Amino acid sequence: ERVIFSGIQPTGIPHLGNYFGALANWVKLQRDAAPDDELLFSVVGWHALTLPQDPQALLAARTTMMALILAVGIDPKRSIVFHQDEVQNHTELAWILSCHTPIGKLKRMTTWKTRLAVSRNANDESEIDDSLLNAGLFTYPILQAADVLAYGTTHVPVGEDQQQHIELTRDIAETFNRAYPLPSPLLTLPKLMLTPSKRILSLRDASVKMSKSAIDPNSRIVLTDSADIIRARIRSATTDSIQGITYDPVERPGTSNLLTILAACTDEDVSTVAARYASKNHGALKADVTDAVIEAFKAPRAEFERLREETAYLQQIAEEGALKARQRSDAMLAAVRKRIGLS
Ligand code: AQP
Repeated sequence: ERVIFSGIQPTGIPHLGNYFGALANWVKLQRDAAPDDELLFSVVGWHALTLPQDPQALLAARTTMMALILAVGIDPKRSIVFHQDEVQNHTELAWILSCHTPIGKLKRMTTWKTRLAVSRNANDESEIDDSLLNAGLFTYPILQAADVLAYGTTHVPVGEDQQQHIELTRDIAETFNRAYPLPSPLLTLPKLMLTPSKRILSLRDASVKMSKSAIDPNSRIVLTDSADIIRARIRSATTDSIQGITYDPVERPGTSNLLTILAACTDEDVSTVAARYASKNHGALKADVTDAVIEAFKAPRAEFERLREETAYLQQIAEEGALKARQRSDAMLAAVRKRIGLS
């Protein structure tokens, strides 16, 4: 029996990367799961707070994300779908685990090192502007570990960028188990389940990944975009002036990104797709990517348009999901508390 847990931040409408890297993959996992596999999918509101958020926008984004998770095909009767911020067990476990995590381990997280690098004074490397470096940004990998460990999760489906965080989660669980070994290790060490599709890059600058919070909306295509917007965004996607189409992520990142998107839409290997376009031009590739993305987003978009009006239903699903998640994690928290000498 597997316990599969994954989450997504309510920081905007999911884009092609979130869709193929997370949501569509969750739907496949749900479809292929054995009857006794348990699946939990969470909108991780507390994670979103690590960056400044407008309260009204965050509130709306939480509901939108819930609706989109359902719209892509996650079935709340089969999977537990819930708002992380409605289940206090996550923050309680995060605090307990943070008291068992040396800060050196957090300092080695690439996400933290990247933030730190951005905040370094260009003239004096030893000076850091920490006004945007809140403590949550430093400790959120522990919250992520708590999200996973609270359910005895065995498998975490995520993209490559999350690999280090899953390793940290295992490390934290091991440390805890070593500190409180009796009568038997309590926390389950989860396995990383690497998403099969490749990382999708920005349409304007293929040196960075496509991101919900990037300032330029032309850099991404999101699940609610109309066919016209999709067409325009792909038409203006940065490529190169080399003749023919080849998959070469180093020399031709923009062109390769379009091949990656097409392969994700058609569920093929990127090399198979690339071979079909070897003697074609960028115009033909862009036209086909456009059609494929419009087709891939058509059903989820229509379902989202329907669901977004169903506020009472969405509320009910969120409440039921939170209740199930609470029930599911209460036993673990009680056991953890007992182990460490609290209540
Ligand atoms: N560009 C991407 N290509 C493939 N997968 C991606 N993911 C994110 N970007 C890409 C995967 O989406 C899942 C959920 O991500 P998240 O919402 O928790 O946060 P993120 O990874 O930080 O995604 P964004 O879009 O860049 O959000 P912001 O801008 O808010 O930080 C993860 O499984 C991730 O691998």
